[in-house]
This record gives sequence, structure tokens and C-alpha cells, in this order.
Amino acid sequence: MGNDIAQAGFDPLHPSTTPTPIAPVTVASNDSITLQSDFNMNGTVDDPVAEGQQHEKVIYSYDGSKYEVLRNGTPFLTNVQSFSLSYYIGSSTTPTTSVLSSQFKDVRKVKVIWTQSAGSKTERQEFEVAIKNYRG
Ligand SMILES: [Ca+2]
Repeated sequence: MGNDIAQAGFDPLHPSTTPTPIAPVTVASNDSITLQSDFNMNGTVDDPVAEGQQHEKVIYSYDGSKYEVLRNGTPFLTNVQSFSLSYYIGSSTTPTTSVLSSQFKDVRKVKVIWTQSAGSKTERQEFEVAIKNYRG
């Protein structure tokens, strides 16, 4: 998941801000994120991709009723008791869970927190990932 976030916005055919490069993030909510890139370097985000190619659109979402985090519809984490995403916008040093669509291009870093249970144990994971292809 960290790699998917870090690589989002990979778009070597659009190195400057004109024409507009591919936005790394197109959905940024508290329990779901959609990332996109141009890994096969054909200038567009392919969804679906050809067989054997890396997904260019990646969606992580939390299904609380099943305690699962899905990656493109396939279970990625199970026994997940809580899952939350928050976002650093532009130069802000405080993450927010409320991102306007006009701010998606300004998502600079993503904070991920989840708790997972196994028997009587609960494990908490927390990390932040910078979007390496952030262009603001
Ligand atoms: Ca592509």
C-alpha cells in the first residue's frame, strides 16, 4: 500500500505542469483512496490494464461490515477493526480527512492508520507516505 501511494502520479510523458500531468489522487476520503499513474508510459491511465501489466488505477477501500480492506476489490487486509486515511494538503502540517475534489492535486502525503485483531490481540499500524510524484 505504501508503494502504491508513493508511486501514484507516475507520468513521465508530462514532466511539467503544462500539459497537466496525471493527478496522483482522484478520491481521498476517510476510508477510501483512488490512486492513478501511467506505468506503461502511453500517456493515459489504463483501466483495466492489459494482462500482465501493473494496475494504473488502484483503489483501496474499507468494508467495515466484513472487516476487510480491499485493493481493487480484492481483500488486502482482513480482521481490520478500524481503518482511517487522512491527507496532508499542500504545505499544511496537519492531516485532514475532508478533502475537496479541487484539492486532490494538492495531496502531498497520506496518513494511514488501522487496527487489526488476532485472537485477543489487537495490533495498531500507523504510517505516513509521501507522494513522490507530487507536483502541487
Ligand atoms: Ca498507461
